[in-house]
Amino acid sequence: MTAKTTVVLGAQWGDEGKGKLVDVLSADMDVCARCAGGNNAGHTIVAPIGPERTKKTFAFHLLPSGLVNPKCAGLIGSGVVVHLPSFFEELDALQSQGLDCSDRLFVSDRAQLVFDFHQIVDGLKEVELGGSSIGTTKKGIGPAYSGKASRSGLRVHHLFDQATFAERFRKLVEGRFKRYGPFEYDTEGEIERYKALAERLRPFVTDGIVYIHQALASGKKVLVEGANALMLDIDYGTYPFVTSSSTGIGGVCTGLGLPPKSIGQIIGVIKAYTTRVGGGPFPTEQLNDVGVHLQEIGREYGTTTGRRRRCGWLDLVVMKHSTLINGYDCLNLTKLDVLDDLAEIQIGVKYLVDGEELPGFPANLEVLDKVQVEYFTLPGWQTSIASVTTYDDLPVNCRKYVEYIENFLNTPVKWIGIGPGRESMVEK
Ligand code: 2SA
Ligand code: GDP
Ligand code: MG
Repeated sequence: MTAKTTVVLGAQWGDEGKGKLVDVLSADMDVCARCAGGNNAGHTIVAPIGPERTKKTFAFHLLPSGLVNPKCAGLIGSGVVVHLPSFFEELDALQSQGLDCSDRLFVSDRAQLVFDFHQIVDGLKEVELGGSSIGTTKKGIGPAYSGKASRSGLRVHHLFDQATFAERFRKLVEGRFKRYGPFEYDTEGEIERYKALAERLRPFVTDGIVYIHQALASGKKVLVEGANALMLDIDYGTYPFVTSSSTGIGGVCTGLGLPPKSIGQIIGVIKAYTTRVGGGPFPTEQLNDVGVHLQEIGREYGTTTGRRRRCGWLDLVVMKHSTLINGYDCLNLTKLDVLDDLAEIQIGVKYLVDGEELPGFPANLEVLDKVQVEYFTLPGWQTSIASVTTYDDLPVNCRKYVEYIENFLNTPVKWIGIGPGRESMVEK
């Protein structure tokens, strides 16, 4: 019988702890697939590895996090943008940590390529934007997706037709020189480098559509790992302060060539507070001691760039928007332990403009700028929850916090994160 995929999606502005849930679920999965984004993503996993079960911290960027389970294969789908030097760097880094995944990793022949010139242009565009820069990861994501949309991009299969590849590559670089002025770039050297990279990539390349549909048809368990998050979605996020891919449920279908009926459980990952890295609006941001506390206790630093993440209270207006679009069947509430010491906890529940409640999350950033957030305040629990093993053992105020979220969103919380490790997860 044809199986359905399980999908894990970031529900806020990213870094909710998707990697950890993917790791936990992958213990029971045959395939973990990425459908969108590139090596801008950063998923941290703390897991035991090898016969000695030594606990190690793994940082995944482009490769699917499910690879941390030695029995799980990885697929990089057509909707992903792939920077080959980073792909091999990540593979080698995992290998040096004792995780060998070369024989169970596959890359769709339709995936778009990101080149170093895309990364250079990413930086130049940010400089051009000056004070209103996006705060990108400078991994070339925007320029690569722009090339895809303007139909001039190069895909994985182009690597294996050297003459076409070289001709199109030169045109692409020339186009960028025209737009940005000549920058230092060894075009011919890159073409040579990509001959070698193509050969190294060859064994990983597959028809991603055949791969995933065969897996599902033979009853294999497939987990789709979302990258970034709904509020960074190119259409539904805080445009233009977004990434350049479809980070929601739509991107799962387009990025893997899956029909909606093959989607099974959709799990939203939601942090117990909100963070955002990079520029752009953030209505519940706390530029005060609360923000500093969350940043320090939550160790909120970018996994890819090391940037400090901005921090604030949980925003249920954001979560409602995200729930409408992605249709979560259940939620994984993460990093609840980070709130342990707070005497009071606030939750954003309404956006008001001139005293009127907005019906949804506004498209227009000028409107968003005028929003006044109405908060609901709950008492904290002021005790450590790090060693709790069952839901009922959580302090009563902590359970009230969880249940308030469930009721507001009309969506059950199925897992609660109480620490970074694989074992620090309470099931509800
Ligand atoms: P880009 O590079 O074009 O995708 O940047 C556009 C915006 O998307 C944000 N973005 C992210 N936000 C949170 N986490 C991300 N991954 C890394 C992490 C980020 C890091 O796990 O920490 O290390 O800084 C990620 N990737 C992109 C980005 O900040 C821009 O606002
Ligand atoms: P992702 O991009 O959604 O996969 O999340 P990141 O890996 O970028 O950031 C989440 C960070 O929080 C990582 O450092 C995780 O190890 C850590 N983490 C995940 N879940 C929990 C949790 O429940 N509690 C604590 N304290 N840390 C967690
Ligand atoms: Mg991250």
